[in-house]
Amino acid sequence: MSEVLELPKQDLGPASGFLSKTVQLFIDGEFVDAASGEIFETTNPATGEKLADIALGDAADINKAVDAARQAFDKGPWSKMTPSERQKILYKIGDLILENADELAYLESLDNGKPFSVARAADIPLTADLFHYMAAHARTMEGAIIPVSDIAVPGAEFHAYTLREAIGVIGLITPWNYPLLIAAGWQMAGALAAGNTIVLKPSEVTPLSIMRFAELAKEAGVPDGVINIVPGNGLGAGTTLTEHDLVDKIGFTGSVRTGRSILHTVADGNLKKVTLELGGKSPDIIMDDADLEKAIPGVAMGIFFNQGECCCAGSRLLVHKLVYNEVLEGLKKEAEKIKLGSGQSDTTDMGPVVSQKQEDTIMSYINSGIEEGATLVTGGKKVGEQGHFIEPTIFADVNRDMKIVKEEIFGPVLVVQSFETLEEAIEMANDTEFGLGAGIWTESLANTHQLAKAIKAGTVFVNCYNVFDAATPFGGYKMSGWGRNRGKEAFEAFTETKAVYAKLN
Ligand code: TXE
Repeated sequence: MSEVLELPKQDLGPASGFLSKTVQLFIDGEFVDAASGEIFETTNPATGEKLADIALGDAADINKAVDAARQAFDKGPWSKMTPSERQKILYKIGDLILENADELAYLESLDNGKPFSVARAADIPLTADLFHYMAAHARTMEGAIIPVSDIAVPGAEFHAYTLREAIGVIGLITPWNYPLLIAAGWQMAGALAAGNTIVLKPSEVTPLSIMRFAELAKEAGVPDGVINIVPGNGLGAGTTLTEHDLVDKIGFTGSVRTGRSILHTVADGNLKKVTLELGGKSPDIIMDDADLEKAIPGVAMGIFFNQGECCCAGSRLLVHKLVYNEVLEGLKKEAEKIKLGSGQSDTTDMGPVVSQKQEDTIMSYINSGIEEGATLVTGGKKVGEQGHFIEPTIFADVNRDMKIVKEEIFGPVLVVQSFETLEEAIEMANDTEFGLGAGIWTESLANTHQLAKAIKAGTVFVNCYNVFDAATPFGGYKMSGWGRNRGKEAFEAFTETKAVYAKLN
């Protein structure tokens, strides 16, 4: 097993300039200290060393940010700009993200722990692509002319049509696993393209890349007050944003627990719109006709990519009985090949998990799997004295009542079950309260389409996993969420539709 860990002295690389000063809040086009003057530290999960001081926003700062966003929406230029003007600015943001990709990827790797190579190849270019994609959507705010036949008004003629309009001020609350991609790409780009203004509270665990993004958005020409970013805690900054009567919608990505609490707050408040992208326990299915040379590394990537801290991680493997032993043996080898290390090292495949809290959560699930009698095939241990490194872990001989099979672990832990028929695979795949992702490994067209149709999940990957394109919708069935991020659906979710009747006679 990968006995880590040579951790070189913390190297801030291309992020050293940005990290040399206290990182401030971004409100109404200005970088400012928190009203309270308080700061907090963000640390490197590979070494525990401090990365930067950040201004700690709270209720007063959120209120100021909402006022700025409200003003910018109601009076400011953004919602009144032509679609082509908004398109150019959003496209420019995408370009600036690409021009600064090394620095942004380095910040992401330092703050979250993920390998620089992953952030550079996935998080950052995908964020840029979402801005380029949503920039084009700014030109598609189209309504329709609707032939009506109102039977209650005999003889009347109407010209009826729909208008698609921005919603207003959008409050975004985002997590730490893809800090820039989810906050800027999945949430902000679509909201801005539709003409809304934003107050974002990023995760307090990983605030760095989005604050560098704020500088790029300003450079791209986003008018003051259109984007406001206030790092702070969930209780305080997050709850104030959710409760605020001048906020028209909340876009949230995070835990089920927080999603539920947001819904309670909104239900007792101004009934603002809500989109939720929550957790998952996604099944990855290997049929007996699968190409195992592709399926085995594919399944390993599906769970161990990004330290398993992916909302749609393929964390429950269902394998046909005929290939079960071969798959388990292959997966053990794949897991044991993975090199743990600092995200900034070229040889690292998997970095540390994001925080002490997350390490404790994952280790407590691993211990519960052992206590409940699952067979530990490989892994299961924390590695090294420093940082939050956990071995890629595989459990076999699990059953559906075990916590490790039912609950989201959000770490590098795979549970493996076997089945004998397609019907059984479908039943087991859907035996979860979640419905975010699913994988299917098969060479049969019939299996592909039967499974893809029967599995209750927002995204199904066939002979692949973790593919994320700007144009495809992403979101959950069941307790994995409400609504969709990315794609046309996400753009439309940041708009209202108005019906207009004009009587002609
Ligand atoms: O999430 P939280 P945490 C899952 C995953 C993980 C678990 C806990 O299983 O182990 O959630 O992670 C803000 N009102 N996912 O504790 O607390 C918070 O400050 C308003 C899945 O980090 O939900 C942060 O900005 N906001 C997931 C954001 O909510 C509140 C990604 C998410 O934090 C708040 C992350 C409140 N009462 C975790 N409490 C995915 N779907 O990808 C917290 N926040």
